[in-house]
Amino acid sequence: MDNASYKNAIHRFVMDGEPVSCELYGCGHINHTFLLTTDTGRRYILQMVNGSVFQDPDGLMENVVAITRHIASKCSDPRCSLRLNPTVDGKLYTRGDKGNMWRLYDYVENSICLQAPETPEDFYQSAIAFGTFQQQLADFPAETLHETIPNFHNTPDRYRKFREALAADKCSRAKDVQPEIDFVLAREEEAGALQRMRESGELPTRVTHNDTKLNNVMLDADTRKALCVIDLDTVMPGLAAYDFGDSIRFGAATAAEDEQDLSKMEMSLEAYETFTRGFLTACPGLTDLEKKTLPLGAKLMTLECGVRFLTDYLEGDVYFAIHRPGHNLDRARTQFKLVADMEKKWDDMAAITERLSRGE
Ligand code: ADP
Ligand code: GN1
Ligand code: MG
Repeated sequence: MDNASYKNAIHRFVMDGEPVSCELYGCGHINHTFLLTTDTGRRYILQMVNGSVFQDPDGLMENVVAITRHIASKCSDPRCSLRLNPTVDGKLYTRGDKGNMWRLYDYVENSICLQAPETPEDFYQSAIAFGTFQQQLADFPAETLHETIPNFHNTPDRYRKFREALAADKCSRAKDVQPEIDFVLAREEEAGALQRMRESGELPTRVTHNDTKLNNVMLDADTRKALCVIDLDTVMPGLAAYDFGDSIRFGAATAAEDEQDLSKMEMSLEAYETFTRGFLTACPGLTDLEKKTLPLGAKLMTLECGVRFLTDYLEGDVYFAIHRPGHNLDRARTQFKLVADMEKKWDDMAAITERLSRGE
């Protein structure tokens, strides 16, 4: 991205003081995030939201406003919910080029954001954050939310897109990834299990975050307790198992999402237990079936994410930002390694979930 685009965007927002620095920030795969500092010492998060991924900026920002207001009305610390700053003409965002849009949040001060838990307590706190988020939104009218990315966690639909990419094989890469393709196809039937339970109404639709990576949670820098959940672009109606599952996929993994040495990648049962305990504590209203499907959420969110990385690899890396050749393939491989490890540990995952669901 050229400098001109963020420089143009900065001056369209109301802020305290004059900007003195603006630097790329964070590790997101989709948007571009900048830490903006002004001469008064105020800090902001300036973001360019990817317009080819998020095609309805008005709907997306309406969701963000409604959700952040709802959460802010339920807590006293101003840092418990993201705060938007308007443009000079009173809008929530400003348009950039190529359909992208820019917005400005207050920086959540005196907070930390982690790429991996440093202690079990950090991961427990992220469970409290995401569980609390879901609990705070339990009385929010989910049907009023815009679906910012249709079929986001519809795993059978992700398989359909994978099959299309495979059939097209635009970059002639399929020949190099036959074991990964076989791994995906062997699990197609079970991959649809959550979607079937959602469609049959067995599982309730809730307001969910849908991108519950550890780096989408802020912890208080002093107390290291959960402060708030960020990255609200994918908040949509969904299943509790999606948020639980995606957190396990990322935070209970023993290596980074793009680790090349697969021998380092496992799902930690201790971390699984820690997160489950926090999530069930913060979100006590889950039905028995919702609790029972939490391990399935972990497995299917991980499988689905791997399918998405592999699809993007086959399509020539057009969706997720990559920083080296084969990056999406490396990411897909870690996810499949995690799925295989969860399959080995399945009985333990189910037993832990059952025991904690009984409150033991
Ligand atoms: P992406 O969609 O690209 O993941 P995020 O909204 O998650 O974008 O922002 C990327 C990173 O920027 C986060 O992981 C976090 O470290 C930091 N960040 C985002 N918003 C804030 C905020 N309001 N205050 C402090 N840090 C933030
Ligand atoms: C993307 O934007 P970011 O980096 O928080 C993706 C998630 C994936 C994740 C994998 C809108 O999240 O769905 O799980 O990468 N977000 C979108 O790391 O597709
Ligand atoms: Mg993020």
